[in-house]
Amino acid sequence: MEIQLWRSILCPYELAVQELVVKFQHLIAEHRENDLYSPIEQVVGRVKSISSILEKLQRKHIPIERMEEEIEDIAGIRIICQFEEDIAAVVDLISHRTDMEIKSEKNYLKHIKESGYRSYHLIIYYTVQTITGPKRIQMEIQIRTLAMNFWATIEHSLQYKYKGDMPPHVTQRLSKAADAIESLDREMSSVRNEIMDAQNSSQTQSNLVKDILNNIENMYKLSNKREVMKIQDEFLRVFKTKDLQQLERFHRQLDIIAEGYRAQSVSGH
Ligand code: 0O2
Repeated sequence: MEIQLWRSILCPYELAVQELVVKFQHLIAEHRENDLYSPIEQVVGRVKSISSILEKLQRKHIPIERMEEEIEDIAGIRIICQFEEDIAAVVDLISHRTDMEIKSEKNYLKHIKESGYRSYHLIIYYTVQTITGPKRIQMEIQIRTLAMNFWATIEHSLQYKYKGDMPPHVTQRLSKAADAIESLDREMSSVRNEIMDAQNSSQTQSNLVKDILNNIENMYKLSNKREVMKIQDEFLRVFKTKDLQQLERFHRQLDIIAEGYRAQSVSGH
């Protein structure tokens, strides 16, 4: 197989990875803009390297012509969550989407791998538009917590280093570390509500501040500058109190004032 052919085979997979990363990143932004907790913390994607594809073909005795049918993770997306509970929420979210179809699932949270690996895997079908028309491809989505990702990243590097011949003392250490990661995830889950409350408040505050300053800026363009500067001073005073309820009240009042300014400017024209 020539380089040229590899390029054209992998091209739709590259497009699919880029599209899905954008789509999931947008979901994060949409949650945050609506003051909602996002079960997705980060998303990354990659197309498997040619050398990794060749290695998998050899290991599984797959003829190269069957590559696209048999190798399900040529394109891969990794979704990182904060808490273990978020993983089910992400799976649910994906299962309700109309732009991807779940082919199969592997639950390595329930059935932890011998290595200690934990993660939730989905194989999906996804269609990309190419110059020769639509192409339906398979993709792997790995969903795991930040802690699981930390462990898997380190273990993956060590697997690469020892090329499948990991010394027992390293395997033992990794197994102990996997237990520690599992208990860390449990600990974090037990304070999940508190952490989520704190994060939601911080997001709400940042959205309120953005809205308020946007309103102030618009009012400044429309009317009495000295009055608007007084409103800005008042905002800074309220902001200093670090009291979210006061900020919300100020936001509501400012909305009413801004509406009045807008009505005045319309009738003035
Ligand atoms: P890469 O570099 O991430 O692409 P397999 O036969 O195990 O290779 P299979 O049966 O097709 O793969 O699917 P499985 O078990 O769901 O594993 C697919 C991917 O999950 C792997 O891809 C890894 O990314 C990850 N994974 C599975 N098991 C482990 C593990 O024990 N440790 C770590 N760190 N990751 C794991 P690739 O192709 O191995 O590698």
